[in-house]
Parts: sequence; structure tokens; C-alpha cells
Amino acid sequence: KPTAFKLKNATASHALPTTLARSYSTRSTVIQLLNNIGSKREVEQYLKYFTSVSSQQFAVIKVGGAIITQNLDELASCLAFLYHVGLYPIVLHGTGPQINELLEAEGVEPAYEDGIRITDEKTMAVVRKCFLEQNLKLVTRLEKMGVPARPITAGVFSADYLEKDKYKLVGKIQGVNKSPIEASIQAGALPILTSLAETPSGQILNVNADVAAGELARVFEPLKIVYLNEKGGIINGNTGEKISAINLDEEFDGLMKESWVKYGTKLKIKEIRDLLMHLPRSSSVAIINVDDLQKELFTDSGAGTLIRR
Ligand code: X2W
Repeated sequence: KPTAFKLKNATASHALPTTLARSYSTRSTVIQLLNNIGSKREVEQYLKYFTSVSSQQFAVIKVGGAIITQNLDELASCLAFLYHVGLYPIVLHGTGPQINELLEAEGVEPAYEDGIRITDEKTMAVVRKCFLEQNLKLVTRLEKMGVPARPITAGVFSADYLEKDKYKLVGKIQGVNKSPIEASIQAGALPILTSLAETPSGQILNVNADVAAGELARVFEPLKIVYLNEKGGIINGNTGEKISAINLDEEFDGLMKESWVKYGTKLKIKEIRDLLMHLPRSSSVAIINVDDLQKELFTDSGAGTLIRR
């Protein structure tokens, strides 16, 4: 398993350790990413910090489905960079926009209640197809870059029906089986998960990807919890401006009363609050664009929306 390389080896001459010099494209990707982020000292400090815990405790990264369509190359490059410096983020992705597109192509109007998709049998077939397609797309892209990645599309989340009458085939996660994720990291491959879940009798259920990522973070207690979305944070619906920080203890109740805090945004903030209530006080969640991932991980300056309590 690769260990973190010393950044002093990657100086201006761009001499990279042999483990990094797998291919020209990898080398140039790594050099480019190193140049994009902070001072080497800062980066080195963060690397040391991230490698001070067990591999599976580095980060949970939630990838919004839109990113796989809009920024796949950037996403894969960022994940490749992390892999090449010996870090194994646990990646969980959604596929909301792809599901909607496919439903609409089939003449079905997407139906939500409180940001949760009402998932009947027909919709479920579309949900599964999209999850598997997008998962494969990301995994294949990583493998093409020489990054071992393992698709984990079942066997992690056990669930019960959330509210069968209201949401139909939607799950409420009851348990998280860490072993497929740990086995993947042990084998040197990045675990790439969907948020599909199963009941004890094997019925597959749809789970919102923000919610499933929160459950992962709850059990792994990683150093970093990052939600990647295409907006690069939470946008205040009244002003159109990005919110740079949310302090939940002070702002949660007020936010819940705002008329623009609804649907998926409301669900996201609520889920993150539930999560942070279960984690040490020092924990936080960053909602950012994929462009800002390296900066968020390796420098003191944040980007996007930082949520803490
Ligand atoms: C979500 C799962 C996908 C998702 C859905 O069907 O859209 C439920 O709402 P994004 O791209 O992260 O939004 N499931 C129950 O959350 O994808």
C-alpha cells in the first residue's frame, strides 16, 4: 500500500518519487495540483495530519450526481492526487439529475416530498440503472488514470422502509457494514459507493445520497467530511450569495424558518446537523465545488460553505 510521499521531493524541479511517476499524465496531474494549492509547508503539515490516523479515517467525500456529468475529469484528477499521496477517501456519490433526466425521457414526472424522491417500482428501476451507470463511469475514469477503484454498490447500508405509504421504496438506514469499505482500502483501491440500501430480506431501497454520506461519516468519524456540489456551497436564496459559514448552534433554528430553506437544501442541513451532534465538537462539514477540494484539504483557507456547531 502506498505511503504518503514527502513533498520536499516534489520541489520546483518537479522531481517526483518513482511511485508517482506511473505515467506522464499522472505526473502532470500531480504537479498541476501541487501548484494549485498552498505552500509546500502547509501541504506537508496537512499530509502528516491525515496520515496520523488509520487509512479509513481520512475523509468521507460525498459527490453530487451533477458533478459526474459536469466535472468528471476534475473529480477523477483530485481523487487520483489523493491516491498518489497515499490517502484513501471514502467516496459516495448520488445520481439525482441523471434519474430525473431518464424519468423525463420516459415521460414520468419526478416526484419528491421534502427533498426525498417518491420511489415506486418503475422509478426504482431507473434509480438502480443510474446509480450503477454513474458508479461505473467514475470507477472506469479512475482506472484509466491508473488509480485502483472498487465499485461498492451493495452490502454496506442495511435499511428499513422510511415510510412505505408515503415514499414507497425509500430506505431509512439502520446499519452500516464497514467491511467492504475496509477491505477495499486494505487492497489498495479507492472505495466508490452508491447510497442504495437493502432490507434484511433483500429488498433494495433508495436513500438520499447526502443522508447516506452522513451515516458513513457517523460510523467512520473521519478527519474531513466534504460534500461536493455543483454550486460550490449553500446559496442564500434571498440574496443569491454563497454562505461562507453556518454555526448550527446559533443559526439552525433561524435557517429552518427561512422560506428558501426547503427540499434538498433543508434535508442536507438537517442531516449535517444530526451528524455533527454525534461527532466531537471540533468536527465540521465543508460543502464545496470540486475545484476547491485540494484547497479545502491542504490549506488553512476554506472555500464554499463550512458548517459547524
Ligand atoms: C436520491 C438518491 C440520489 C441522490 C434520488 O433518488 O434522487 C432519494 O431521494 P444527488 O445527486 O446527490 O442528489 N434518493 C431517496 O441523492 O443524488
